[in-house]
Amino acid sequence: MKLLHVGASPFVRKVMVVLELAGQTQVVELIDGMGTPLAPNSDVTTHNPVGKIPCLILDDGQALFDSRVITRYLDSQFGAGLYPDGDAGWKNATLEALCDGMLDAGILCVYEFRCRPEEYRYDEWLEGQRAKISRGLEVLEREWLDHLNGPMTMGHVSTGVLLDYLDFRREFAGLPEWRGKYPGLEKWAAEFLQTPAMQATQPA
Ligand SMILES: N[C@@H](CCC(=O)N[C@@H](CS)C(=O)NCC(=O)O)C(=O)O
Repeated sequence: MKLLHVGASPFVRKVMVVLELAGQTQVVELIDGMGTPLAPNSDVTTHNPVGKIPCLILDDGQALFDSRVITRYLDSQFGAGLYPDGDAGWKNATLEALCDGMLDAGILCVYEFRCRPEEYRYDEWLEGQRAKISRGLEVLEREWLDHLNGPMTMGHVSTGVLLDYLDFRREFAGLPEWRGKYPGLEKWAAEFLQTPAMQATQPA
């Protein structure tokens, strides 16, 4: 299998963490998938018309995207056990969607600085994206700590990837600070971000 990949992408990182947890990093060949809406990567658009990574190309040539599809596929292939059934499964899927939505907002802020000429930058729109992240952090602290302190799911991976991404891009894109503001989340993250799968997939 081939994975269209960029080391700084949090959505790619979700996939890499699942591979690490399953002990299966060797099954994918990493291919550079760097691109932006202004400069799409042709290897990526060949397989995913919307031009986004991660995109997993199976051995028969079939392309799988987006990150949630790929992580579910890998989980089912390798029995990683990150997608529980029943009520816990719906909670897990919702937590993953929440963190992905917050990451989308973070990436739009990064693109605003990276892709849009300074004279067109729209501060109110940037603040709107940052507010999505801040509201999400409040909800993670208020409503999700029981889940996060329970058995490991994909939602845990997404939350860890999100928090690290906020640290990674805070300075560049003015992303909201979570350290020192959400004690439950910070306590959970202090342990989770040190786990081997998270350490092995640091954004770069
Ligand atoms: N919902 C998608 C989001 C993926 C995404 O936004 N990827 C970014 C890199 S982090 C990308 O490929 N951007 C290129 C573009 O938007 O043209 C997923 O979960 O895979």
